[in-house]
Amino acid sequence: MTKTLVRAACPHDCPDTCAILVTVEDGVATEVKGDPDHPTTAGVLCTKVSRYIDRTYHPDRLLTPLRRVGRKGEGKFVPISWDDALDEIAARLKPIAARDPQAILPYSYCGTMGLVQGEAMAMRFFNRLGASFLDRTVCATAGFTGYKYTIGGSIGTDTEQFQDARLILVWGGNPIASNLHLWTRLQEAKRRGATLIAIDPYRSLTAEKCHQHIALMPGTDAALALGMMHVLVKEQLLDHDYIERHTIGFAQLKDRVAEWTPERTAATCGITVEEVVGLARTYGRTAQQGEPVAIRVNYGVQRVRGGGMAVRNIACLPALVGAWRHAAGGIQLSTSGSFPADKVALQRPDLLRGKLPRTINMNTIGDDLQREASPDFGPKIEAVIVYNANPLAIAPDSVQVQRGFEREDLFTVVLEHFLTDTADYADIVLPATTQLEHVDAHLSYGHLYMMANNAAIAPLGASKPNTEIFRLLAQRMGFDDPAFRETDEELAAKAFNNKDVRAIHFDWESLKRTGWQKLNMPAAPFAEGGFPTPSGKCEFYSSTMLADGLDPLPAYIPNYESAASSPALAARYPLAMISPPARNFLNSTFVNVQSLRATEGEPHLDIHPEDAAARGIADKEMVRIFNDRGAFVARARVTARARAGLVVGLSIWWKKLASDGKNANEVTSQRLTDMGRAPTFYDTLVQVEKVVA
Ligand SMILES: Nc1nc2c(c(=O)[nH]1)N[C@H]1C(S)=C(S)[C@@H](COP(=O)(O)OP(=O)(O)OC[C@H]3O[C@@H](n4cnc5c(=O)[nH]c(N)nc54)[C@H](O)[C@@H]3O)O[C@H]1N2
Ligand SMILES: Nc1nc2c(c(=O)[nH]1)N[C@H]1C(S)=C(S)[C@@H](COP(=O)(O)OP(=O)(O)OC[C@H]3O[C@@H](n4cnc5c(=O)[nH]c(N)nc54)[C@H](O)[C@@H]3O)O[C@H]1N2
Ligand code: SF4
Ligand SMILES: [Mo]
Repeated sequence: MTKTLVRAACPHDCPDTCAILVTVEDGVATEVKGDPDHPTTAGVLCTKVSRYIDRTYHPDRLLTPLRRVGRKGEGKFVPISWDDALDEIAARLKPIAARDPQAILPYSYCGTMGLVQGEAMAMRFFNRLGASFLDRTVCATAGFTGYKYTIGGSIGTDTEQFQDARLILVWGGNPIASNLHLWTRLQEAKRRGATLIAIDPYRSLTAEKCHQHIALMPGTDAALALGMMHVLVKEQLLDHDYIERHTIGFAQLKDRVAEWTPERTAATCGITVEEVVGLARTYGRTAQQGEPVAIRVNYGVQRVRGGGMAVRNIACLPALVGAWRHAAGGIQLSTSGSFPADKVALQRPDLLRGKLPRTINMNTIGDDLQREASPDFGPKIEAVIVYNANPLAIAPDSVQVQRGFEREDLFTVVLEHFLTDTADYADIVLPATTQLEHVDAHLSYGHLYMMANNAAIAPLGASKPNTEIFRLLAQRMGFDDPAFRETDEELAAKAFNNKDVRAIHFDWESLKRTGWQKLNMPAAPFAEGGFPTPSGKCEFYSSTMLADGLDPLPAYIPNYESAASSPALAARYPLAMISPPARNFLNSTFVNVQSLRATEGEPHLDIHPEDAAARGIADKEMVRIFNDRGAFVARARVTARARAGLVVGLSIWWKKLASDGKNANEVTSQRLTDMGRAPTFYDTLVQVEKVVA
């Protein structure tokens, strides 16, 4: 028997990008373990990826190409050969491309975060084709944009420093579920005497373990940050020297926050005046004692109309109190901006040969699939190629998404591991390899290590890596550029740009052997200012925002859907609904792994006892959640974890594994955020009623 240990990296859309050791016995992967030597992984994988072997060898894995024989959505397919599948796809795409290649749309996100299996060969293919661009905005672009206006780029506090902070604000994130290895650091900080404060409408697994939990209403974080700044200014809890040297716009900021009294802030956020003042004082005073204060701001605050502004406002706080002076102080949204990923070398925009196709936003896929050709919109979408994504389950306003994908005249190809909700609508399904079966190079958005993934086993069945599928498609389409002959190893070797000083010389051959290598970032990136903004300072006032048609100062933009901004709607749909990640799923990935689904049980709706009583709903009863866009059912959990006025449906369920074939995205909307063209999943009003049997 041969037994080997292969160095791999977790491909999932999770900030932690763990280093994995795969045990392979006689060509079969038998165990995955966290690499004990990798500083952030520290030998631990989350429950989900500990089951990666189950997922890879799952009896439902797609092992051959399929052609649809039933109705769209019915999920009836017959196996076909690769040759037949590729011929059929080329035969369908060629006439569309001859008319206008923009009628072909790629739809992809982060099923794998790999720089190779993600967009490398895929974008080469779509660039050469001249297909529509996809605006990949389903997750992080609102906060990314708000943070960039203020700080200049996705650079922040190193995860490995958090244990030395004295005060940590966990703002709109639930690291126990979705950023486990940061939680390890936060627990260590707690042991060393730090105070942890969660700011979250929901009493999440994390919020209940923090010293304090401030349960504001969804979408009011921008106001809370303004109120905090009001108190910091009024009580002179400021680092004047840092403000003077490393920020611009303090005078204007001072005027702006003067309006945000603790009373107004508390009323806007649905919390008490004491909570507002207490939070600001704890933050400002801890900093003034010369102790590191850190903020982990996450995606929870961004999925509302003013999500970009919320992150912008929060990102102003560290500079005001001089928190950046400490390695363990400051703020972290994402570390991705620290990586010199070489997207130009990987994705080859030169293959566009001067074309500039139109862009389709992935959040409005529901409406856009149903749009006719027009001068504004361009050609009707005639073909969609889906990879690394499950839009039927994850895209907002699912009723419209389903209508779009149901179109008989739409040609749909899905590259997948499983027959997902989306694959059920495909004309052709192509079986893709998992992380154990292909090569990749990764950056991370939660730490500072470049990561390598070696293939541990041969592809199962007839499955192929995304890269290989796009190479074959390119061949069938007659694209003969050498760009389509590069191997995965050659692509991986181009993952990072060596001209950038932040990498300590990237060499794929050596990264493959070691598995990971830390970037060369300073421990306290902005201790001496040097922000990558146009002014080189932290921008309380942003001329770029003004030029982009936005308020140049921190502001509060209320939700589209709330009692204050849309009273008539709120009269019919009085409850705010959020649908954040469930611990045992990763977006909609892993929902079909039986052991993990068993732990989550079934779709639930957490509802406050007062809101439940007002509707005659008892614990464990089935309820219907609805608004003008749609409806779904879930089992009620009557609990004060959901604050009054809020309901919470942990997500993202496969629709076909729910009793009614629906999930939370039936009620979410396609409206976009203030900046970054991002989704507003948590800006949703609903009504809830008992299901009468
Ligand atoms: N287990 C697991 N891990 C994941 C994922 C997963 O699906 N499952 N998804 C991955 C992905 S794609 C992402 S983007 C990240 C997400 O990472 P996080 O942003 O950390 O997501 P959550 O863990 O849901 O934490 C969001 C928290 O924000 C709260 N929240 C909702 N609305 C608001 C609001 O308006 N204001 C504030 N302050 N809080 C609010 C929610 O109640 C929730 O507790 O996690 C990644 N990791
Ligand atoms: N209601 C609600 N909706 C949400 C969110 C929410 O909080 N609430 N969160 C949003 C967020 S933050 C995000 S990031 C999106 C996530 O949306 P998606 O990125 O679509 O994530 P998944 O649902 O996990 O789907 C990824 C799919 O890629 C497949 N896949 C994985 N690896 C490979 C591969 O190598 N090749 C191929 N071909 N396929 C592969 C997996 O099998 C899986 O089906 O969802 C968004 N939707
Ligand atoms: S999902 Fe996140 S925590 Fe789990 S193994 Fe992957 S990177 Fe690590
Ligand atoms: Mo995400």
